[in-house]
Amino acid sequence: MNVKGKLVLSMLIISTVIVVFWEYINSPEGSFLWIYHSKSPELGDGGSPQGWWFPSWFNNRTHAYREEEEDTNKEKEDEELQLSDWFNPQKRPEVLTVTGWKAPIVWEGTYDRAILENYYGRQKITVGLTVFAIGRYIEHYLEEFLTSANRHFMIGHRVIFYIMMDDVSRLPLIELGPLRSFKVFEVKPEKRWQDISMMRMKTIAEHITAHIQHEVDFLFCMDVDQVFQDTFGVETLGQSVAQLQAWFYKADPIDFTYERRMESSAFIPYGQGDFYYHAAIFGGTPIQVLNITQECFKGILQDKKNDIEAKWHDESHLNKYFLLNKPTKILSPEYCWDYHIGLPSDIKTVKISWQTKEYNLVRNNI
Ligand code: 5GW
Ligand code: MN
Repeated sequence: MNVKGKLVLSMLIISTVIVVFWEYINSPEGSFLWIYHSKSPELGDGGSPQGWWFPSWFNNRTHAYREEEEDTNKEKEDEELQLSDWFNPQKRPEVLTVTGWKAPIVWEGTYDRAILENYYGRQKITVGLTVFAIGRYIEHYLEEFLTSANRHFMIGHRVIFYIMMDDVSRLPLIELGPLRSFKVFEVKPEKRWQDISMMRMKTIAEHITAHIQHEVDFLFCMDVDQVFQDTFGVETLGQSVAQLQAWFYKADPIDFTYERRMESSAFIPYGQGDFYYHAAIFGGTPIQVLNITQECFKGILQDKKNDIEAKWHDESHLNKYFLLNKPTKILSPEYCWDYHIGLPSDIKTVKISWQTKEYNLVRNNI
């Protein structure tokens, strides 16, 4: 090839790189299917998830871009929304709507979604949602979870679904609505089911550190064995968000199924504890969720060292965490309802419902 030919060729290559790069930074994150292989280490391994080909400077670039965007949004941040602008606890006098530490308990009727939509719409937020489907939970629950989340989770806002599976080839084919995208990660299945559940804390923390913190403004972490029934909207967003467990929302704290053995790091003595929180839904800002998941995982590791396992696994540790670090927002059981309880008048609209537990079908390991 002559000199001119080489010059044209290299110009072509350079411009292609620029175009691809420009497309990337202007597209909503994860419009393509990117599969990452986590090293998914055993308990105690400090490895972190790594993409195959996604160089770290790529991440840094998007971050820098987001920061520029944030600067121009400074004005919007100044007009911080006050709780009283959107929340009226008196609208539901028959239920508890404010905690002892003055955090809102969001029940249907207490919030003004239009005001919140206006506020978050101007902020152009992105909300993440992590979900794990390992083994038979893939064919039993994942498709319905994702299809319903696509329809009801944060409609009108950018959403990234983070789907963690042991076999990514079994990802159900789902057409996502506008502003929705997803990323799939392969995780190693734990042998014991208790570990499948608990190890989510470690994996979530690793992914927040590696990339999620640069990609979303708020993050929820959910069980897969549930189905969205109605709008799960911006009224649920907060710094750290906990979910009331449907069976215990009216129970006496003495009856909460906290870990009661002193030897466990999840120990909560009788007489203490505010609520019984459900580990099937928790969330907040990425930094808060990072702290939640890291602290819970530390507790889980310490218990392993002491040869003890908390009564309800990761949920016991989550309850201990929220006892020591009060959530800034609590979701009523309307956000995660079990129809096996029936439908008392407290429950106005069910936003997510539990799937029937088919333990004999899905729990093939001990
Ligand atoms: C399997 C057997 C017993 C317990 C959990 C599992 C299991 C859980 C599994 O085989 N695969 C799997 O993906 N999980 C993930 O952990 C799902 O996201 C599931 O929603 C979450 C928690 O487990 P659950 O939903 O069975 O626990 P509970 O507290 O809702 O009964
Ligand atoms: Mn569950």
